[in-house]
Amino acid sequence: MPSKDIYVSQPSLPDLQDLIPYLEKIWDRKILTNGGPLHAELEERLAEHLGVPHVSLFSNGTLALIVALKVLGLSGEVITTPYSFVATANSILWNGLTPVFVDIEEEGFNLSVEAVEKAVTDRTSAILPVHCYGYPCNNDEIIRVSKSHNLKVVYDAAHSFGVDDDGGSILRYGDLSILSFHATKVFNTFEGGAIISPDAETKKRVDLLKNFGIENETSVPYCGINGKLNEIQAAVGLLQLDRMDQVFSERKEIDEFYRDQFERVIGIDVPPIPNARKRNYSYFPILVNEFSKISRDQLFYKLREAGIFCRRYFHPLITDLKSFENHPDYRSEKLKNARKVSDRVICLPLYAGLGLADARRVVDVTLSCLSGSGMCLRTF
Ligand code: T4K
Repeated sequence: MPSKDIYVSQPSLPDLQDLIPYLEKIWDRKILTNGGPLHAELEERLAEHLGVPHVSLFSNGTLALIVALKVLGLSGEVITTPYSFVATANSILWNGLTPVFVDIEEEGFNLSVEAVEKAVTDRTSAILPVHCYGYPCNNDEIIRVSKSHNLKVVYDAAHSFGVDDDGGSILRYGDLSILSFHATKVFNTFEGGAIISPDAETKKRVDLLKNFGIENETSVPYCGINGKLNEIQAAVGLLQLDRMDQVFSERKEIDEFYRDQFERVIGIDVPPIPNARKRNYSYFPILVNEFSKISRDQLFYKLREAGIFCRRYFHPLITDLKSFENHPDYRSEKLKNARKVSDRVICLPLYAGLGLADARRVVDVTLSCLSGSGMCLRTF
């Protein structure tokens, strides 16, 4: 019997039966959206679960990012990373602002603070860092630089649901953080997202902007947008929250298995464990190094042939995408660290429900691709 296909991610879903009572309530009440009771309950429970002051739900992470930048009234340039999903930079452009791309750290996936500081000009109004794969940025340093140049900081924390450092949730840093609840994320509401605000006043402004800017029936003081999450998605979110311990523990098991299996393999580097008190095991990136007998792309396509559908998150770099062809950083060779990682990375399948048997198949196929007929284990 041929083996089943394995994808880079699969949404974890609550028991369908558990959704029925929520659907009955929604059908009875006929409140489907515009900040219904389940929406309010999910905002409250998420704030408690994540240990953050205020949550505003959104219909997706991209709109959350667009509104987060908008609410801060930014102008000019925003410094960001080329090593991310395209939504990060698009959100800057959708605000009529100019993204300025700087390199990532030599080791790791996140913005180099040194490069950020060098890129600050009198047109810079904000920094938009990404906690890539849920690896916390060098947050203390980012905040130091932002304060010394009077810049706002909006974190793209799309990958960082449930990640804590020693001081608590990493969503507490900066002026605002955003989350994505897309189907492929650790916590999903099919589509969805959120802005984390530090105080009630900021949340109020965020909530106005996500609802067209409407204050009341006759007053619309701001030019807002429709970024609302509906009641069915909120119900899914409430059910997902009850399962997060299980989700994290299943992801952890796969993460540890991969780490153990790949630790001594010649040809690939496994990134170090994130510097976090609580991790979320959201992605498992490996880097194909110069000792590999095959290239990253050869490995990627060989895995595909075997029915293992990995992703090259994040290749190409945002600055290499056609939609950025008029940007001064288009195909920039200056973004050396980002390019090196982007040319080497493959994210392996990692999700709750993958199971050790399928993870074992991912490992076996990867090792056989790397080794050909030869040995691929390090002897030290
Ligand atoms: N900032 C960052 C740093 C981000 O990574 C993202 C999104 C955002 C902002 C924006 O947040 P959202 O607006 O999306 O909330 C995926 C996701 O669409 C995207 O959310 C995510 N980042 C990005 C990294 O990955 P694709 O094009 O790789 O997804 P797709 O549809 O190919 O799915 C990957 C695999 O997942 C499939 O091979 C099968 C499986 N899958 C997918 C879906 C949608 C399922 O099994 N079921 C599903 O419903 O972009």
